[in-house]
Amino acid sequence: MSVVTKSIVNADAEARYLSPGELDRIKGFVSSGERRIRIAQTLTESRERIVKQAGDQMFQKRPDLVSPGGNAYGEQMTATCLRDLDYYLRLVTYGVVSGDVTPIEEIGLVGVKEMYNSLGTPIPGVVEGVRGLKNAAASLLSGEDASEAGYYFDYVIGAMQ
Ligand SMILES: CCC1=C(C)/C(=C/C2=NC(=C\c3[nH]c(/C=C4\NC(=O)[C@H](C)[C@H]4CC)c(C)c3CCC(=O)O)/C(CCC(=O)O)=C2C)NC1=O
Repeated sequence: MSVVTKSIVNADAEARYLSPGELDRIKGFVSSGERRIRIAQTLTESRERIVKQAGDQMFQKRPDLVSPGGNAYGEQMTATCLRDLDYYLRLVTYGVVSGDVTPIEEIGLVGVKEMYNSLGTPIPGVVEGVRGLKNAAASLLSGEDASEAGYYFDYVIGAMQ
């Protein structure tokens, strides 16, 4: 939920107007809008490149993942692994646009550890991949934008650990 929706839900639950503090937070959200859209546009336009770079970095650090017996071994499994990275990049753009981690949490993190454990997918490998996404994204963004996006990548990484 964005700060706008959240504030309205809270205020209406008490049948009151938005408080000065809530209006202030909404003001911050609105005034950072252009920046957040710009970040999401860059990540969206460069998604293939970002996923490719992240994958290269991950497989370089963890060659075992694509070796025989590795969870991402074989063309199809490697493609599924890169697809997962693409999913996380997409979810990060949702977070950036809404200024909130809830969409990332609800779509991509609830039950994810259990799922990966049941698939035999090593979670530290996924974390490595998300770190790769963060690095690749940062190389395309200005310092301030990179740290804004970095917050959402870090959220995913933190939730996996
Ligand atoms: C948008 C929310 C969302 C997420 C996050 C998601 C993840 C997801 N990843 C899956 C599989 C998988 N995920 C991986 C990923 C990897 N293996 C590795 O060694 C690497 C560390 C890693 C890549 C970074 C692999 C290889 C599979 C296939 C596993 C299998 O079929 O045994 C599956 C099982 C079903 C399928 O194959 O599609 C799901 C549901 N699906 C979703 O809808």
